[in-house]
Amino acid sequence: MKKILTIQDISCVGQCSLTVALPIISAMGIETAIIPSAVLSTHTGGFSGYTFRDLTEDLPLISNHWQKEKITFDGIYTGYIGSTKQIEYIKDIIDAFKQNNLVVVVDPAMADHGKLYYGFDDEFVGKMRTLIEKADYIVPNITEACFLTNTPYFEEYTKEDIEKLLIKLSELGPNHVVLTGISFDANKLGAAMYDKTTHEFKYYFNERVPLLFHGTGDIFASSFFGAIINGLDMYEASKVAVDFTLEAIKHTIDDANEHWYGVHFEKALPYLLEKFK
Ligand code: PXL
Repeated sequence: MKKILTIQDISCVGQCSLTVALPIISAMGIETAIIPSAVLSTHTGGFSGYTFRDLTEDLPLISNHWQKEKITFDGIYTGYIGSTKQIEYIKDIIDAFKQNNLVVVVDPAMADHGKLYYGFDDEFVGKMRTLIEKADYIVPNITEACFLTNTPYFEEYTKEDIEKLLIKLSELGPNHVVLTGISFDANKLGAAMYDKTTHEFKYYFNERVPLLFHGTGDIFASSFFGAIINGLDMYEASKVAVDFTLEAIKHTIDDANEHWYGVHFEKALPYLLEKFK
């Protein structure tokens, strides 16, 4: 039985971060330990007046206790991080639990549609680059990739633009880079991948639903990580993540106006249960 740690916030309402990572990774047959980076009443994408409890100073305390208890992990996956200072603590946690075969996946969850999420700034982006150095895999969207590589944001692109961006991202450290939300055809959406060890690019696409949903990046990253921990390679894991995210979106289309803050991933969990039973 594999055991992993995921570090990201609890948005109490909103179907993102830990409230999706925990059920998704568990459904893939993996024991899932968590560190909440912060507790918010809702996510920050479209609600106003949310509460925000920063748990930065709890991180080293939790980690120290686990080290005394000789707790180990097969993988660490980080998502939305509550403060710039927290990144140093997360790097210490990765070093403390580093062991042969520890897989580190960093989702630099900090931006979308050309803009940083509320509360993030250039200092955070700079620190995020230092966390990415420690990752085996990263799963940014194009906005995050542009911020990380100091590339002006673009919405229209060629294969060459995407491959240049993938190489620049891999130069920040990780051997494996997955760019999410890639589309060269109005009817298709998927992921672009680069393996620095073989210099190989790959792509996987499925149907594009022409609506925007919140929280799909976290659903992609959680199912991608679970698939990697289950032994799939980057291409197969990206395929699982694209297909599962699409399945979750399809369960939300009819309810998209009412249910604007997230997707009904719960209805798509049977896909993962079947695949990883
Ligand atoms: O889905 C990424 C995410 C996670 N956590 C919080 C967020 C967001 C995106 O807006 O606000 C708190």
